[in-house]
Amino acid sequence: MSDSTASSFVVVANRLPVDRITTPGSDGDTWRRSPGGLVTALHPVLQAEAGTWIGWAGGEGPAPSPFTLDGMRLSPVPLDADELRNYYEGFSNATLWPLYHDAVEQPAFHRHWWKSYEQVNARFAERAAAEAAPNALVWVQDYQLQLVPAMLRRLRPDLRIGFFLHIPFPPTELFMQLPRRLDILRGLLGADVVGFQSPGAAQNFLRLTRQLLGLKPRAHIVEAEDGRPVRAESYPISIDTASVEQIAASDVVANRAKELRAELGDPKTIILGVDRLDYTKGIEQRLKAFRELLSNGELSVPDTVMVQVATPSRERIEHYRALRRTVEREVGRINGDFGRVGIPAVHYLHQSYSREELAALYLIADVMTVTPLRDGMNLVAKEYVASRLNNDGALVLSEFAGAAADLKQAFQVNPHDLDALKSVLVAAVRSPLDEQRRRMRAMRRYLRGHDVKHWARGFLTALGAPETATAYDSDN
Ligand code: GDG
Repeated sequence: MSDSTASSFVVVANRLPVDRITTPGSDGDTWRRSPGGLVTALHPVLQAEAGTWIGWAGGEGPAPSPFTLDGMRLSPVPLDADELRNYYEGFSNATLWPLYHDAVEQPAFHRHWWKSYEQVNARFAERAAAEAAPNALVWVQDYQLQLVPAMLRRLRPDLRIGFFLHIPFPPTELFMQLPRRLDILRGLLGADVVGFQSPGAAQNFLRLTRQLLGLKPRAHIVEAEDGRPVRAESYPISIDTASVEQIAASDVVANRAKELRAELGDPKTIILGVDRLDYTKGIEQRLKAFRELLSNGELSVPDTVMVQVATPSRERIEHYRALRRTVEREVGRINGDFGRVGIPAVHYLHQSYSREELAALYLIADVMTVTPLRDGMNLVAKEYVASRLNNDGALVLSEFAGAAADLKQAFQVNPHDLDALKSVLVAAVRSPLDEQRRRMRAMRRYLRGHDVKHWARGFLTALGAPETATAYDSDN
């Protein structure tokens, strides 16, 4: 890569924030920006700094050449079929993902997965080294790339390197199970700032540097083995609150919400869940609570119905297939026992939807259930709150989602405690309007002040790049 394209701000993430659009009959593919929160947050800086985003563009084998979209330079990294199996589905999603989420499913480990993880991390690091201008700022994202900070520092000691973990960082007893745990820890310590979703996660990390490496963390800073100070702190991520509000306020969404409510038979209470079909999200626990409430008569069909959107996810991994079987069996059982002709108790949707369709669902949900067993943050909870333009509705939220620290006025619950889950669900369903409004108003106010740009600005300022963070000044 020549110096003429070198960037002073580089984002490194497993995925590029784009979807490929193939038009039959036309030569060559085109790209469209995908709607994620991360790209919304980073777009202003990428644009202002003529920044580069490095990541996988989807697909197996050779990657397309770097290209520009919406003022961002995108630099695709190739992954072949074996790497997708071993680095991505293997070490990232069948070792790290379950281990970092309290081992709610048994983490698997294979040495060839690790080898592939190392190789792919090295590829991302080399690409970042080639794309970054002298003294540039590089921001590495998430658990798939934990070795990149140290690898990149070896190649380019002049850079400022940040790392942000989107998922939880486990307590020491769990992390200790990880083969190659030292490599991961040293990988992260290559950064100048390591960001987490919660203060507890940052504490877990700092404690490990003492336990495993004999370092001496003080407050938020630990001196790494090479003598550099590394800051480890929490920067809770958020949503683009204004844009979520704007979509919820649009006529298209309001009309669709009316239609949906009618299609559901205009029930008194709609309970909604929106999750990737993932075993960390507590979908089974939620369904079980709903079944028992129908069974004991505290809730009944057709007054109350549940809508569960379960977006397809990681479908080649066995734990995910097993979860799908379990969830679908439970939905079938509930509908068999409590549904009526034309009125199922649970409307189960194993599909992906547009942002507008999701917004319409948020608008019709009298009660939103977000009950993960463990979750880094959970943006769905925040999107629901931001969409409630009338300040009504009730959010049932797991204590084990990072979002619980931000959305204090939610109906919070321990989803492992089925009886507690049942009584909180009933309390939410029966909550008086004035109580709903008091809670929702406070949470909406919080999200206006703490949106995803606030998150990015906070992290970049800690990374010692206040001038970069000024990219947000004009649009907030
Ligand atoms: C990881 C961490 C952390 C879902 N279905 C559809 C759809 N979505 C969107 C939601 C939301 C996002 O996907 C899901 O974000 P979550 O935060 O809920 O969960 P993860 O995917 O597990 O994300 C998590 C997050 O990273 C950010 O740091 O909060 O803890 O696990 O925005 O709206 N979007 C569309 N169609 C769907 O069908 N368009």
